[in-house]
Amino acid sequence: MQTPDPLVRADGASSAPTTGHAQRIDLGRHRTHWPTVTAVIPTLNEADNLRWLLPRLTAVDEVVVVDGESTDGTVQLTRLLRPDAVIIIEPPAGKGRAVRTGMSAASSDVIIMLDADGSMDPAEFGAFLALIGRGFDFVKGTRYGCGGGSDDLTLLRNKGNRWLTRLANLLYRTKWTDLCYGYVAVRRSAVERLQLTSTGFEIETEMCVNAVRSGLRIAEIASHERDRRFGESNLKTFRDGWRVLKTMIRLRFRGRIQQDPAPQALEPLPVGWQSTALGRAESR
Ligand SMILES: Nc1nc2c(ncn2[C@@H]2O[C@H](COP(=O)(O)OP(=O)(O)O)[C@@H](O)[C@H]2O)c(=O)[nH]1
Ligand SMILES: [Mg+2]
Repeated sequence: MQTPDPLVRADGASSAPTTGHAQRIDLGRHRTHWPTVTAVIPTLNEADNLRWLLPRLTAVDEVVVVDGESTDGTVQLTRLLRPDAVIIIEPPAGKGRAVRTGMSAASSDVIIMLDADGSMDPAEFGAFLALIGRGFDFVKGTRYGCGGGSDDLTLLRNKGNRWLTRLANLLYRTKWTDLCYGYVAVRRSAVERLQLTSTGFEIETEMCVNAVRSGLRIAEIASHERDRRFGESNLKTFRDGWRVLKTMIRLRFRGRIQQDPAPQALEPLPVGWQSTALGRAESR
């Protein structure tokens, strides 16, 4: 005969003593639906860096690598280290183009976009995902948050980014601390509403401002950017800074993006998934 559970009455209700924390949920009795995660990684001659990054992508369900016809064996190395990765090869038209391709190919509940150069640590995934689990649609990393930082930003890029962030905050009435950082998690169901068209490094700005324009729930989370492990950055400070500036001004004078479905209709992800990560959060 089965021994009756002392905490559950015959009618299913809990008979545990009701203290200040009455009616605790016994998570062991609930089936938890864990959301699936795709890492989207644009690559342009990043073989040496992928040797570091790919083995660290243990906590994702899918890896999508969008390669810009690298000549250093990036694709071959990816096949070797990550035989299950989805690999898309297209002409090197810019990071933005590659990210858009990768997002359309992703099939999980949540997409995390990160560079291939080893500057963004997959160990931080949990913090991003915790905020998605709390109901945010778009979670952006910030190198200026408490616990964040950068070993990679030059003085000029740092000043330029701060100035552009301040301007974006004025134009879009936000309180962001870091506009031009490409470590981002987004629900796949929200990607279409971002209406991304950028080809270059301004993709990060387009994502942020269109997340505001379409009423997504946005949060920032502290992140530490390391030095690119091998090779040179593809970003040109003045050329790409100018593209960021033009993007944020051009989009400011377009109306709101039609919300279909309304943001509230996006299902919050399950409770069992939350952790104790703290983020600067802003719900619009
Ligand atoms: N597929 C593809 N990836 C690119 C292209 N340009 C840059 N990337 C990738 O985009 C990511 C960010 O570029 P990176 O040079 O690290 O710029 P930074 O982080 O701003 O210094 C890296 O993983 C690059 O390999 C491109 O034209 N095509
Ligand atoms: Mg980089």
